[in-house]
Amino acid sequence: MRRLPAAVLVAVLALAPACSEGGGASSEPVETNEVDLPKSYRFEPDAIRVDAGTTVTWTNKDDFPHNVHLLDGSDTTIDLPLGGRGSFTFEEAGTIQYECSLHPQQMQGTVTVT
Ligand SMILES: [Cu+2]
Repeated sequence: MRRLPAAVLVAVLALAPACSEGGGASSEPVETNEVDLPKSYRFEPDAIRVDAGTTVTWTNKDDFPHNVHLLDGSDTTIDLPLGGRGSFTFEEAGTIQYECSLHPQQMQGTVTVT
């Protein structure tokens, strides 16, 4: 009987991503202003939605330095050393793509500002 709770937990975890992705294309934006960089080479969540005027904070929890390079023409780069945090305030509505300029192939994200 001791194994039952673990089995239930696994079932819940397995169902959660299937429910939230609904179709399997790119993920729906998550309503948050906090983005983590867990191991390895990821933005989590990689797509967020915020209201105009919101400050978004990225926290590097990976074992490598990264950055947030906004692809909005401003050439803004927010450095995220090991354990570092960086913030940016999105004043205008729009969809802003960003990448880690050190690892642009693996690390891309989107901020939808409404
Ligand atoms: Cu990186």
